[in-house]
Amino acid sequence: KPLVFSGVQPTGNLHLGNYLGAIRKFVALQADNDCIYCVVDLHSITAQLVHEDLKGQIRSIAAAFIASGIDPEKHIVFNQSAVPQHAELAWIFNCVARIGWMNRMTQFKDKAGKDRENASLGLLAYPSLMAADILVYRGTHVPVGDDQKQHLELARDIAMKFNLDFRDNIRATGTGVDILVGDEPVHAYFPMVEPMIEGPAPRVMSLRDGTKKMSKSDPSDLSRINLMDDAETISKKIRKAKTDPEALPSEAEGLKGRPEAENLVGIYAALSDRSKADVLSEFGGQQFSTFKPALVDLAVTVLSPITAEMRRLMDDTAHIDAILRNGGERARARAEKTMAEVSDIIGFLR
Ligand code: AQP
Repeated sequence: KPLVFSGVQPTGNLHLGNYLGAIRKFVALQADNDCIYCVVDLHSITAQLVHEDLKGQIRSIAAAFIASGIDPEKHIVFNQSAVPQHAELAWIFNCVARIGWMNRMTQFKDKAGKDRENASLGLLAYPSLMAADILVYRGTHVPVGDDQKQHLELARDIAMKFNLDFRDNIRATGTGVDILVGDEPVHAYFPMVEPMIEGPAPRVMSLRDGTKKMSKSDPSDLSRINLMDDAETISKKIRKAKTDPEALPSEAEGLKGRPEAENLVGIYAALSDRSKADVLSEFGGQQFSTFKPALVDLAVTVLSPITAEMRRLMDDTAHIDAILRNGGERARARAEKTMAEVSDIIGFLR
């Protein structure tokens, strides 16, 4: 049975990239799947250890999940540090994964910068904890933005190595299932996770530079739309967004080599659940002076009810905390079962 897992770090204001790359997909996947959505607070201390108001940040991500339409009763919403089995499985995965695998991660290289020796060990091991987040629930499907693709490939490598290294013990404990990896039959304990990256805006780009990812750490606030921005701010940012002087093409092919145009059309498509081709069938041949106001209207229509509901939820911290506590208890019960089986597979005495 598919199990959807994904997480968002409590590291500052959520932006449109986080919403379209992740949270909007989380909402859509609820109808047909068992879903676990996590505020990954253990991840948030990898790049920067000390955070002002970390509790408030954690609550604001939970509020964004719920305000966007995630149902914390039918599914599970919780914060990672409430379930110690994430860190426990991550330790085991640190012993499965190879240092060379971690050194190749582009996010590590970007975030560590030039002074790599001085990055935290946690930042290097980030993908190992991410693999544990998913696999402690034996999660199968992971909706994320395109920037997380490499980490999910690594999660598959970790699962595969664990399955192969412990194949005899997995059989002996009767905890595995036969799966196909490509054409290869494997007796596996951990499933091969499937990234869910597709859609018209898998990587939302900066509004100031169509070749850079929209990100929280960009010093220019004009580069991103924050989920807490009001209608006037959204309008100003889209009006000021960088574009080229050409009219929009009538087919998606025509967006090649026009990163800013492609980004804005992708955002419009994702916000309206349409394809880029479909959006261009309406706006092809029109200038940005016509398209941008339509994008402002759409963005404000979609985002402002979410912003209002987030504000309302964040005023009632006891309610958010109760949701997270309840989600944490339900998640922990599942994670404990996995860790007991993993301990038996490895051969720990318990
Ligand atoms: N620009 C983006 N386009 C599409 N998806 C994105 N995501 C992030 N940025 C974009 C997706 O959002 C989810 C949560 O991400 P995270 O909590 O790991 O945050 P992040 O990637 O660290 O966010 P930023 O803004 O990119 O932070 P900095 O500035 O620190 O690099 C993930 O599914 C991610 O793919």
